[in-house]
Amino acid sequence: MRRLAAFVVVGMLLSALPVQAVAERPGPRVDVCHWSEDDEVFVHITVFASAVAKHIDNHGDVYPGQGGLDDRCALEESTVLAVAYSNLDGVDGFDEMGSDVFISKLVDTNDDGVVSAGDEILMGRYPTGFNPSSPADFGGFAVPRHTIDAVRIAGPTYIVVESGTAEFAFASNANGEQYFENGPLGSVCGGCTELLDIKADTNFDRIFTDYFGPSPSQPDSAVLLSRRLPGSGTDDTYLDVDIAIP
Ligand SMILES: [Ca+2]
Ligand SMILES: [Ca+2]
Ligand SMILES: [Ca+2]
Ligand SMILES: [Ca+2]
Repeated sequence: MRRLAAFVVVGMLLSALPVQAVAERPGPRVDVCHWSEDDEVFVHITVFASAVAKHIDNHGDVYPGQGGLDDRCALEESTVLAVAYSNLDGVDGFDEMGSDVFISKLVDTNDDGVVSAGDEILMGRYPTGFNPSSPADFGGFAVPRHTIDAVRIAGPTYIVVESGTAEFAFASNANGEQYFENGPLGSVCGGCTELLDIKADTNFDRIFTDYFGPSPSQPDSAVLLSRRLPGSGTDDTYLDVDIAIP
């Protein structure tokens, strides 16, 4: 009789368990834009809320609507405030849909019409020589984007901005064109990548990547090229820089 009573109690406990199990589901799922290394695009996925921090820290994921992405993780069409590119189509100006290759562009992510904190620098590819003509003549950057958190100079011929411990510059005037990135802040060239196209005969054309150390966007092909006069006296096509600030 005592044993039967024990059975009854255990049976009551078991019948109570399923209700508890249902109440302990792992929680809600959250939308994130996952950075796909293989395809080099952001992909819309959902993950458990408890896993979001890990995705952001380990994979560079962001929330939809942030980082220049729309609600479905597609790149928003932000105004380009400055662009460095290889002008391969023979026509002045950057044509994203044509054969021109963008190296780096500063986009007005926060849509206020000026260079400001919250805007972004998007990285493309870079020429590994002075006469690029095909995709094989370009290297890639491992870091696809930087969010600007301080603006030092923003004029019609020269822009200098900071992102974390890195600095970035776009320059274009009658003497030449330049894209430059460097880190850490305050160093002349702690680890820098520079593309410089001199138009006047006063200096060298040059392409340096990871000079003196790893530079912020982590270029994947080492380049250390410098070209003497008179090559530096012409406006070459491996680097053009357009700045769209009045
Ligand atoms: Ca062009
Ligand atoms: Ca802006
Ligand atoms: Ca030149
Ligand atoms: Ca040029």
